[in-house]
Amino acid sequence: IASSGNLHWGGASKTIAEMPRNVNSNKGKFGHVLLVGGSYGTAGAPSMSALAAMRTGAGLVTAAVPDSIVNLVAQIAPELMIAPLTQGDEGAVDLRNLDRLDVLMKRISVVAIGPGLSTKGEASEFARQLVAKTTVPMVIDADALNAFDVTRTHFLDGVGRTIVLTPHPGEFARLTGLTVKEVEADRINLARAFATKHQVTLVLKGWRTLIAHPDGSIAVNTTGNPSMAKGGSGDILTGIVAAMLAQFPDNIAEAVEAAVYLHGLAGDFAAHAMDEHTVLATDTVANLSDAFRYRT
Ligand code: NPW
Ligand code: AMP
Ligand code: MG
Repeated sequence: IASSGNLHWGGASKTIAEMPRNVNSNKGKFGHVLLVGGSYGTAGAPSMSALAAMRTGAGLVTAAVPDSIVNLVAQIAPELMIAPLTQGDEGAVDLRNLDRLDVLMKRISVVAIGPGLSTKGEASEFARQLVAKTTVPMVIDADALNAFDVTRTHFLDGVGRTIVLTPHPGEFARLTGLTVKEVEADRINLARAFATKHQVTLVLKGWRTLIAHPDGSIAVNTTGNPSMAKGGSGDILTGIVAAMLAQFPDNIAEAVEAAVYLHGLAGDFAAHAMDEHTVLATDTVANLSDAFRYRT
């Protein structure tokens, strides 16, 4: 690691999450996150992302999910707003939603897309076109990443806008055309090369998650543990990243590093309070307060 240069530990950025909220603030000051995802069978993924975004301090959170799972997702919290999406072939969200979301999009400060979206029907084309037409900061995860294989990564260009990608090694392997083994053998260089080439922030997840910035600098995260190697962990990270971007739009690098750090730290508190076998991804959300309050 030492020989790779331009590396720093990610935890220092957590200080932006320690700043008290202005006493004279209102929800409009903390951004409106639109979480786009879900499909029949994966209502949990957007639900967990939305819950995490709310618990991280976003002023407003709306989940745009397929009609068939609206009632399931709404149950995660009464604070959550819902934008129903139409469904086409195989129950997947269809392209009609691109125009239908235009009015809502005017009130949105950050879009997170992908958790549970599926790659069926028109879902991948919907994800690609929404990424192309969105101008506010985006977090692209899970099945929205899977919509961009190695031949399509030029559509993920971040020049003039903020794009944060949050792949696990399997998703990054698809984006780069490499194998998971090749990705894992050269994480730092591959993450940096992708982030600088496409001018995006790349969060390459796993033990010691890397945050590669468009300027070539890289943060290494120090928090997190194997209790988080369970379904839903990444969906929760997506919500945390989106909420941090919504609150700190002028400090993108710090916001993303702090998000990754807080996510892992909350997982560490959960594993300490419970047991690494028994912790669920939602227990990480339940321990976010301790992560925010923790002072080194
Ligand atoms: P393996 O198996 O180790 O060889 P997928 P997904 C690899 C939603 N979810 N290190 C792994 O390789 C998501 O949001 C919904 C190395 C495997 O091949 C997505 O929309 C939930 N390899 C959708 O499901 C809860 C690693 O990647 C492949 C790795 C599919 O997402 C669960 C798996 O990736 C889930 O979040 C690592 N650290 N991590 C819900 N409750 O609604 C992964 N791999 O095929 O993209 O599947 O990540 O489960
Ligand atoms: P996903 O595969 O998208 O659900 O993402 C998994 C999340 O859990 C990522 O944020 C990973 O960094 C985290 N995670 C999984 N396994 C570990 C581990 N062994 N140590 C630390 N964090 C982990
Ligand atoms: Mg995931």
